Amino acid sequence: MRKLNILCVQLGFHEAYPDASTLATTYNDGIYYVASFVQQEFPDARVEMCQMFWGEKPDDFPLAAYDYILISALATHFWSNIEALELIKREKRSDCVVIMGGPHAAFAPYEALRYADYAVIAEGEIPSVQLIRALEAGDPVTGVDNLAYIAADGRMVVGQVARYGNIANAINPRLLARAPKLHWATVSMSRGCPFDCSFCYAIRLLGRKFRTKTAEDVRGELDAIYEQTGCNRFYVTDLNFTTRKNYCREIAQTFRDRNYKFIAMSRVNHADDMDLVLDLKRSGFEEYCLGVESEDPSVLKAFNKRVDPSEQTRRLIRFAENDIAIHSAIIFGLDVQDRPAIEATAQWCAEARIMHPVFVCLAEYPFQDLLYGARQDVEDHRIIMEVPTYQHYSFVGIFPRRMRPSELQRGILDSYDIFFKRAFEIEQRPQRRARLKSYSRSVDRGRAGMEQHIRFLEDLEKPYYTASGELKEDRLKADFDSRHGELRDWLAKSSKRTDVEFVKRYAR
Ligand code: B12
Ligand code: SF4
Repeated sequence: MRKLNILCVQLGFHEAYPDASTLATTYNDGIYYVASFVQQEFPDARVEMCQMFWGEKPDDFPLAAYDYILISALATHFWSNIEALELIKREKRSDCVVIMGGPHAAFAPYEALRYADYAVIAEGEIPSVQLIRALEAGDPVTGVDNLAYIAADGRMVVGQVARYGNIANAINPRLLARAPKLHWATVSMSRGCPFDCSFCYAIRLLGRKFRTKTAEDVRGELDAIYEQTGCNRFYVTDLNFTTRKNYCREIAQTFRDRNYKFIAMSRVNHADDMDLVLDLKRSGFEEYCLGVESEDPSVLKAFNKRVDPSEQTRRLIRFAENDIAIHSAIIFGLDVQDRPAIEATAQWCAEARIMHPVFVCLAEYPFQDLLYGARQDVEDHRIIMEVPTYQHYSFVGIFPRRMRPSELQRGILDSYDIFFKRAFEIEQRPQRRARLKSYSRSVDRGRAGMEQHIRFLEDLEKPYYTASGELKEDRLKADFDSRHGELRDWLAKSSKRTDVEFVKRYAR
């Protein structure tokens, strides 16, 4: 095989709408795993990384020199970087193949394919290698997993979905060689989550089967990243890190002698096994990002959260009492959540002693039911697409039924004030107050963007609401149909919703 020249690009955030949360990461791990695996499978290839999160730009690289360009993006990254995508399209060689993967390519392959020859709609390591091998050998791509592309007849083809077993894959530290000082190094120890929350897109990407790396492999990977970057704080991107207790014990044991700190994602029930929480804490697990979502039982039920709402507050307080800092996204935008409900939830976050609540808007992609037969609660016409704030949850991206989008955005902003006021009354320990202060500063950095978004929404929503703030749904739907009806008809030709095997696998 010829010696390949491959560029991997992580698209970044819009400067007016940065990710200002305390959890903002300095790189997303997905593309690094794909790049590392590609490098491992094609040892002669030259694999480079363009990380827009660090200010690198595609035009810093010799775009005409590459045989393959691999691009990773969330929705907000995609719509914030149309210029960069146009540039790549213009400057690359005509025989260079562009492959796009990550959440946006997975849920909106029809948009990714405007700039890419292929879109990968789930895990990407094995499909990337399969695809490059097929193309290099001149073979058909029909056998490649998780692939979407435009066929010769103009239709979009969505291929079979594959879920993989345990992955022995590690980030190649060389790809982090130009990293600035990182405040988190992002890594993955396991993939998949056995739950099935209604709004969750994560399980569609990584599946519901929980699979782990060996603790020994994880240690090797983290030590190498630490050696390369000097960063000893790790953001564990696993969907639900505490799914298997014995795995957590193993990880705790493995990192006992290291001076690493971790933040991991879990569910609130983790508080029920304080012995395990403290065992992990002794190895550096002092912070968790929990899918709390709400304190309101009707909201939790609507999301199929499968938690006991009456236990929620007590569990959260138990974390606080044991000096574990809790981050959580709190979701607004359901019909039952009026202004008083939003304010009550914001106040409750302080009472429950969540340290870093992130108030967000419910977000969904259009056409998920049509394309993949996937559950979709927000109808196509109520989703605000194709803007830099698309699926950037701090920014309202839907037309709620009983409240104007701009009012919901104002509710999100005001929630922070309500939360901080009460939290500073409750939290007396200096360490926790210092954390709250630094969190409030990071929220302040996002305020200008939210104010700007309120102005955008006020303009957008004008024709669609009655004086009392009810959505004129027929009008909205008619406008959506005239704008996107043709696209929907075209997508219907690629629909997988009646393919029982696909739907079953996609949900697993
Ligand atoms: C952990 C997580 C976070 C963490 C850390 C994120 C990080 N890595 O930096 C925190 C809490 C900080 C976070 C924040 C945000 N997140 Co987040 N997050 C996740 C979560 C749960 C896991 C991400 C992850 O790293 N998984 C592990 C890696 C290995 O998987 P992966 O990234 O999906 O990559 C695989 C495939 O997608 C594919 N792939 C990826 N890139 C490429 C490229 C090519 C070329 C190919 C072929 C394949 C490929 O192959 C990879 C390996 O198999 C995902 C859901 C998910 N993916 O399952 C949401 C998710 C990615 N987040 C989401 C969002 C919106 C955000 C925020 C923008 C939220 C906000 N502030 O509004 C921020 C953005 C922060 C950022 N740095 O990008 C959305 C994205 C929606 C969208 N389509 O745009 C997701 C999908 C959540 C959801 N709706 O279910 N997030
Ligand atoms: S627990 Fe988290 S990762 Fe698992 S299905 Fe629910 S939201 Fe998704």
